[in-house]
Amino acid sequence: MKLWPNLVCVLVMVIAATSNKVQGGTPYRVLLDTDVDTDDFFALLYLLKLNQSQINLQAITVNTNSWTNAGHAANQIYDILYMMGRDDIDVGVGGDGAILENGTIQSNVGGYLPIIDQGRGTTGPCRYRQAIPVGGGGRLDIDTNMGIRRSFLPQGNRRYSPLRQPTAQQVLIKTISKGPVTVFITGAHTNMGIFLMTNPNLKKNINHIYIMGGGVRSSNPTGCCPKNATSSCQPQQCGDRGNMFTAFRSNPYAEFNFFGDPFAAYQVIHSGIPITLVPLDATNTIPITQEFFKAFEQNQHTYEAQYVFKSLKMARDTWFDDQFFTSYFMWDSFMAGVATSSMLHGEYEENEFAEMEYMNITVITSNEPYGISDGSNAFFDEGKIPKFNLGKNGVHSGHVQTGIRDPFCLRENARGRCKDGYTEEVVGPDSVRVRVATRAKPNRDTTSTLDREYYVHYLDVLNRPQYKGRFNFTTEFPRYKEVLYKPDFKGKKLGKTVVFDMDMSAGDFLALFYLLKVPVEEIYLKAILVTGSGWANAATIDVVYDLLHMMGRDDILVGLGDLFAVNQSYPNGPLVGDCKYSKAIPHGSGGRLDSDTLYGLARDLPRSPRRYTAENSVEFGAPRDTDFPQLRQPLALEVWRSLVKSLDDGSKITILTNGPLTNLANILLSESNASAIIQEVFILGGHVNHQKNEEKGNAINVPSNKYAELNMFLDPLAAKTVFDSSLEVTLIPLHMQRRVYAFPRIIKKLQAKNMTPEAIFTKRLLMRLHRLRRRHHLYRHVDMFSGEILGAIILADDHQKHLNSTFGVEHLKVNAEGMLSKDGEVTFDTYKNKGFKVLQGFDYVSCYNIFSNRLLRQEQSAVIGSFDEQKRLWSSQ
Ligand SMILES: *[C@@H]1O[C@H](CO)[C@@H](O)[C@H](O)[C@H]1NC(C)=O
Ligand SMILES: *[C@@H]1O[C@H](CO)[C@@H](O)[C@H](O)[C@H]1NC(C)=O
Ligand SMILES: *[C@@H]1O[C@H](CO)[C@@H](O)[C@H](O)[C@H]1NC(C)=O
Ligand SMILES: *[C@@H]1O[C@H](CO)[C@@H](O)[C@H](O)[C@H]1NC(C)=O
Ligand SMILES: *[C@@H]1O[C@H](CO)[C@@H](O)[C@H](O)[C@H]1NC(C)=O
Ligand SMILES: *[C@@H]1O[C@H](CO)[C@@H](O)[C@H](O)[C@H]1NC(C)=O
Ligand SMILES: *[C@@H]1O[C@H](CO)[C@@H](O)[C@H](O)[C@H]1NC(C)=O
Ligand SMILES: *[C@@H]1O[C@H](CO)[C@@H](O)[C@H](O)[C@H]1NC(C)=O
Ligand SMILES: [Ca+2]
Ligand SMILES: [Ca+2]
Repeated sequence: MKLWPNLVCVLVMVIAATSNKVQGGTPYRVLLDTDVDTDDFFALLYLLKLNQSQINLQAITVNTNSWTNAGHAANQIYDILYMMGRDDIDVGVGGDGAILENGTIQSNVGGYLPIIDQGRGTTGPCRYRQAIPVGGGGRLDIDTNMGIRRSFLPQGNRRYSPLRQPTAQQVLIKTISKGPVTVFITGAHTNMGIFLMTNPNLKKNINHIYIMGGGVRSSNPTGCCPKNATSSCQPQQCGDRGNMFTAFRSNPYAEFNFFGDPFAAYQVIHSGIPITLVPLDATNTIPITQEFFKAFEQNQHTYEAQYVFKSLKMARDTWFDDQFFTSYFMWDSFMAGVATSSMLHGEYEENEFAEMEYMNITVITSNEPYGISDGSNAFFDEGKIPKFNLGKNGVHSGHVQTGIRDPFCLRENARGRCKDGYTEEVVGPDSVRVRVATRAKPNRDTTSTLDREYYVHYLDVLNRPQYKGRFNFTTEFPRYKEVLYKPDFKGKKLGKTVVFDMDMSAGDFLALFYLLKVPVEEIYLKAILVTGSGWANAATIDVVYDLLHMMGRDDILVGLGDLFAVNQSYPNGPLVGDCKYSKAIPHGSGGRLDSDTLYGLARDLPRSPRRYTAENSVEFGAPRDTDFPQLRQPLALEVWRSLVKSLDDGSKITILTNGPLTNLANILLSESNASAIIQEVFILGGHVNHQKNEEKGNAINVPSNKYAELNMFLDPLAAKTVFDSSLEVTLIPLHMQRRVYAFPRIIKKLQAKNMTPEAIFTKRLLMRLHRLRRRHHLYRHVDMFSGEILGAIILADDHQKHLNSTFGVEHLKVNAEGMLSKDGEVTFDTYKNKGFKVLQGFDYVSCYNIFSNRLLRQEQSAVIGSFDEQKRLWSSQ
């Protein structure tokens, strides 16, 4: 008996010695599954710089369930690969498959939702993702890389395109079935968890999985722990295992990546595949120190080094407190180094960068007591038998954290009790032996100011001349110039001042083109407000900037509104909140993925020098000024205020809303004088149901809600605020919009000898929507976006002379009581004094004519037609 351990050891060594070397000159094939956070592309660029005869990155799959949104994330990856000359690397994102109630996993599940919440389609709650801030410091900043991405990364030919994009599961299957692969995971584990559950036969091809995530024996050092606590900085997360700064009060144990999908992580860890974990235990020991930062600043000899440094600097400059250097760690980038060191030198050799140890762990997916049924656990609560045949009293059968303020998890005056996602050390049958990095190794050169070996190595690799980036955006084009196009209104009598409030759905861009084509003598569009509570994520604001640039209207102010519906963000931490209403919008095909990329066409627009940036200024409440505080993205309310200030005496503002009423409500709630300055409001939305049971609303994905229209449903409290105000409102209700749901008719009219660039673009978008709608059921609803042009047309049709429109006065109210089946429903209210003007009829044939004729006019046409035209301009002599 005594001999056994030694024997095993010797055997393992022998196997290791043969299998862990680069065999016969064949490089390791690597697949990276990433959530495309800042730190992820630090890791990605490092991997791309390694000797390709040793480590060859073959494929990237995007985790859509975490810090970035799929469309923005995929395009950032494509751009990085283009810069690095690696368009050969496959990129997989999304997919729309389902997990059925009986546990059947269909192919191509997109990973937008954690496995526990994945049903049919890509809509669902934000149980775990709620922990990730939506705006600044969260997904908005990460989607845009704080604004640096579009100023820096060149743009190649690859991009997300609907129904053409390879899905994550397709890329996983393709890459892994070709032969032995090493997998790196730097986000939530959804993609890999699903892959392993559906392709057990391919497991044998995965040599090893390296993971950044979890915390085993870690002790959180951030948030001014006692030795540095001052009156201005109260200790918060000190000593916690986990790092969820938005959720440690309910769950002090989890680390973000594992919390993103604990069940998927369980599947990965328990797969039987050899695992190396680089948890917080190790990454907490390798912060971005001032010394490292300084050394990096002086050492940027490649574009990739510049890109990483710029990102790091912006992260520092916008950090919410003064603890950046002790709170920002090398997470994924450290894992990349530890992993490749292991791969190249053998698992049983010393690792160059980290101390390693074997531990027996599991991933907690539910909380004791097990075997309960309290409505929190969708694996057990939905079908008659538990999904995936899970054991009735097993480790997956307890309470599953429902959100970051789950009352089950909160305890008064004590640490939260939920452990979902915790990589806990356990003994017994449900434990797995994994190799764990426990701390970063010190620099062998003890005289260096850089006190970790990996600091030096990382900078060295990133600055190597081998495999370096080909250009950045500005060096790609010898004649690159940033120009703002502003119209000359001298001598013109400008029409009524209009503000367009949109949620950046596809139809809103059609409406915007139209508004810009109406003669400025009739409509003077002065500002655009956007919300992130509707069809698109906030980072899509860049598409608005680009469209304005194309049309020569860089004078139009663009304000970013609240990213949550009224009262959906949490009072004491407004970075995070609930997704009660916004969860009705699909994440995948036909939903935010497509809005965010304008159905794959956004990248054909010329690039505006204006874009979202995280630049900020003390004047506006930031902790410190960044380098260019004047570039800061204005908020919707600020734009509103500056507009009001700029008005001539007596003049007023007309508003058109094409999305949820979030911005308008916030203006009414915070500006006591707002209604005095608003001439009238045109609201596209609301379902005014004259014959109940005849015509349904359009709150797709909320089957219990029959009569709401989405713009009202997505923010019922905002709608109520507006409906109860004294504003002059013209309502363009859903059943009127439905009369212009006809792509072919509009497409046919957009025909002329001399097509304007805006007509060409509009036509392409309409044709794409039309084709997608016919090809795939997930696009069946997209005709609603052609109805979105109606508000702009009615607004511009003064005196109803072209459309023969008729209106009635209705006394209406909107339901906002918090019940999903009723919220957003518009009903008659005979007690109300004030009525709305409601569109009752119009000539829809003229509507198509008016729309297309305006887009075809040569006046007020694009000043730069497309990105291709811009490239020609910047390249020509
Ligand atoms: C890259 O790796 C190969 C194979 O191990 C080796 O022959 C070659 O010298 C390496 N190149 C560099 C620049 O280190
Ligand atoms: C699960 O349900 C689907 C559709 O309802 C059915 O086609 C399939 O056979 C079921 N699978 C199992 C294992 O029961
Ligand atoms: C692109 O690279 C050049 C040369 O290194 C640099 O001067 C320039 O600032 C970079 N562009 C951006 C936007 O950082
Ligand atoms: C605590 O403060 C000291 C002195 O200001 C500083 O050197 C040290 O890095 C700080 N440590 C932490 C964990 O913030
Ligand atoms: C760790 O797990 C392995 C099996 O994976 C087991 O053989 C070993 O005894 C465990 N060690 C401890 C300390 O639980
Ligand atoms: C939002 O919630 C707060 C507190 O619950 C309440 O006072 C306020 O009236 C709500 N806002 C709206 C617009 O209903
Ligand atoms: C509000 O509007 C009224 C009338 O338009 C004006 O007299 C008053 O000064 C305004 N108040 C503020 C605070 O702007
Ligand atoms: C508008 O209505 C008037 C009278 O109802 C009719 O004569 C005219 O032809 C209509 N115009 C259009 C464009 O339908
Ligand atoms: Ca990551
Ligand atoms: Ca819209």
